[in-house]
Amino acid sequence: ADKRQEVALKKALIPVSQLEQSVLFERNTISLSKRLKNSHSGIIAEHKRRSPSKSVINNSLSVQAVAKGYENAGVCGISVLTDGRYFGGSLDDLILARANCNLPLLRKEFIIDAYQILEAKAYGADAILLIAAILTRDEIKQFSKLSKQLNLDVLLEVHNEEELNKSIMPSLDMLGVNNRNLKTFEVNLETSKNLSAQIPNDFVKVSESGISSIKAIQTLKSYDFKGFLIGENFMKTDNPGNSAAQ
Ligand code: IGP
Repeated sequence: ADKRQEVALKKALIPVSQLEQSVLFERNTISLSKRLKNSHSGIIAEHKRRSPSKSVINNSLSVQAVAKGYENAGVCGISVLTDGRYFGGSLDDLILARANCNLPLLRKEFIIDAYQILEAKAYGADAILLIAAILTRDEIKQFSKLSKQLNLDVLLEVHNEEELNKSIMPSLDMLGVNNRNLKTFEVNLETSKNLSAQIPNDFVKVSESGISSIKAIQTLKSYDFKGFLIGENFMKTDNPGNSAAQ
């Protein structure tokens, strides 16, 4: 309900016609899913100041420094949280990341309205996240088709088999399994391992949350995962780029 209000306000302030006039709206996007397919590391590093489960993770670094650090580390892409209320992020973070690196950027947001997808494009994103737990099949279809028209890749996030079965459709590029239980905030990599076989092979498989070692990545690779979304483990250090380079 909060997000609906936030979007309604934004629509009133910045109409779609204005988003479409953004300089970045004309930019040629970079495909995150293609990068992941051709990469050995597969790391999507996240800019994350705080979270509902951990409160403050890192409040002292600029998004510019974090984005440059991640790029120097050779990651495949950067996830930028734009939700303010729970994660302390904003669209300014997205546009600043865009100005400071050439990597594919994922807009990490609770997307519930097509407007947010146009906004993602206008602020320099290359890919968007869609969360199966908060969307109907029709919304996933509608939003992923719009993303394709805008040349944005789609990462569809699921937590279980039910969400996966409801969501499978050709307009998605990447299928992400979130290892974090939304109710308890507990993370368990078994979630990814258990769901992998059910995800058709034409999707790039991404494992999300709670990944904190090379060993974990190696194990997940053996379960056919090509992408690894990592936030806290990098952001909790003084130099997230250095941590991502290890
Ligand atoms: C990163 P972690 O445990 O490495 O910080 O997790 C990312 O997976 C997590 O931030 C995330 C998220 C989300 C945040 C995954 N899906 C949806 C907000 C909304």
